Amino acid sequence: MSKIAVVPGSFDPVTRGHLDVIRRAAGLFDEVHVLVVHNPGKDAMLPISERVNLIQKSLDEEPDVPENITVASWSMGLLVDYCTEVGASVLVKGIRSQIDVAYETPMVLMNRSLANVETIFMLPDPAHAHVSSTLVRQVASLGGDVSPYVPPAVARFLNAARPA
Ligand code: COD
Repeated sequence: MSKIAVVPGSFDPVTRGHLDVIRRAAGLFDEVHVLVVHNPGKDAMLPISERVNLIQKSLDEEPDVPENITVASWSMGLLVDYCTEVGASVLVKGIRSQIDVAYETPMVLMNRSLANVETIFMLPDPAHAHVSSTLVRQVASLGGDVSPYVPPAVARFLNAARPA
């Protein structure tokens, strides 16, 4: 039976840190679903369809990306409902610091309790440990160069959206 993992996030926008985690997950599982989920605790910059589009474009432009990655979005209820629908038994979360561990831990336990879905914490390349979508949005909105932190497709998109 194939082992399916879901890498969920707001991905608003996807960053090089996210891509690092997605790649690592794709090396461990038969199938990886990158799932864009609305986080009600955050003010969104991009519509969900654009976030999906930018993840797909970024993966298409990366060299040697494994072929077992699917990009999707979910707005029909619980994250674990998506897992049940596609037969995924594992969530993969990127962890940059103890703050991420503290934030993720109650969700790990809740998702296990709701649907017996396990979560794996994955440490990214330390080069990306300071990168977050929130800071990328802030740097972009103040006219800074985000290209070191995001894939080229996202940098092009954000540059095009900048006022001249
Ligand atoms: N390097 C590595 N990992 C990173 C980096 C980086 N530079 N930046 C972010 N990450 C990790 C985050 O720690 C997180 O694991 C993941 O990537 C996604 O990050 P974001 O910022 O895009 O997404 P979040 O944190 O806003 O997404 C949160 C979810 C939508 C995944 C979360 O809210 C969730 O699981 N919702 C499910 C709703 C639900 O079913 N709730 C009930 C039971 S818990």
